[in-house]
Amino acid sequence: MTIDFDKAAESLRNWGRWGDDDQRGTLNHVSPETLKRAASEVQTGKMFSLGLEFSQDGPQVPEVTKRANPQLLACDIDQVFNPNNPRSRFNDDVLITPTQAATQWDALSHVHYDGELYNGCKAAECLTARGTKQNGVHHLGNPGIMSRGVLLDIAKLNGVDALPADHKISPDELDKCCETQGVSIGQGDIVIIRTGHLRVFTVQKDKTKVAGFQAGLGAECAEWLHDKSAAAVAADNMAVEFLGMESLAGEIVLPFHMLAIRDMGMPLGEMFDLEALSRDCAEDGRYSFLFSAPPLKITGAFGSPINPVVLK
Ligand code: UVW
Repeated sequence: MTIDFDKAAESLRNWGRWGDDDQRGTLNHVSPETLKRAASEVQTGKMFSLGLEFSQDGPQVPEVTKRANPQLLACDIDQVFNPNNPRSRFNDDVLITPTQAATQWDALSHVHYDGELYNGCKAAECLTARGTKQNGVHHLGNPGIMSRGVLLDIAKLNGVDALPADHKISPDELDKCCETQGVSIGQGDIVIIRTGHLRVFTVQKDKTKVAGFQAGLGAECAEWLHDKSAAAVAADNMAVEFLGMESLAGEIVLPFHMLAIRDMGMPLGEMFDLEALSRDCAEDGRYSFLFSAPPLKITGAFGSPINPVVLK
């Protein structure tokens, strides 16, 4: 199934829905009621980190992904505060990293088309070499990103550790997964999709396979998320969306990114490590939980490193 991109964009566009100055998009779906419901999911006290380490041995292969891995430089080691009293010492460091080197949120300024970003911001006016004047990731950090999270384990639904690269997830498959797992998506929920793709890095330790064609959401899934009033979507792949020839050479490049980020104002979470969470959800049959992943408030940034946590 292919979509009529412009028709879909028009019907999903949330511009003005939360005010002309809004820079938080679908996170506005998270209400106090959503958060109380999210907190009520906590039953066993089991906690999971969904973040990769930000490491110089991270998943980036710069020749392919055009992003470097983080570089950590110690700038002060074993320094004294006071030479007359040298027992107490300190160590400081500097981190140089693409904001999207590992587990991350895409801010609402990360992608755009036809010269406009989410909520009609003009690319020519807001994008600068020192970041963006509008839709910077710091807006997503105020007050943060927390909600009820729901894992949709599409790899498990298909009985595989990882979906094949040509597997494009459809809205029907998302519905089937909800039904099989006995969960439903409510307003303000954060939907977390497991494809199994990141296992090439976390399990097989082969970072040459992290980039390239891979399973993910088809562009039609933007409408599904819109209809559910989801607050955000995340996945264990590079781009949340399906990456195949058609996503790069079709009507528009990266159609799901464009619909979700630019038209709906929905943050995308990428490279989430879902293996331990997937095992636990399969064991206890509970696929919903309290989810928290506040971005760093990096003023004007197009994305932010995160260490998402889940509490069940
Ligand atoms: C792009 O680089 C456009 O996408 P991603 O959000 O996957 O980093």
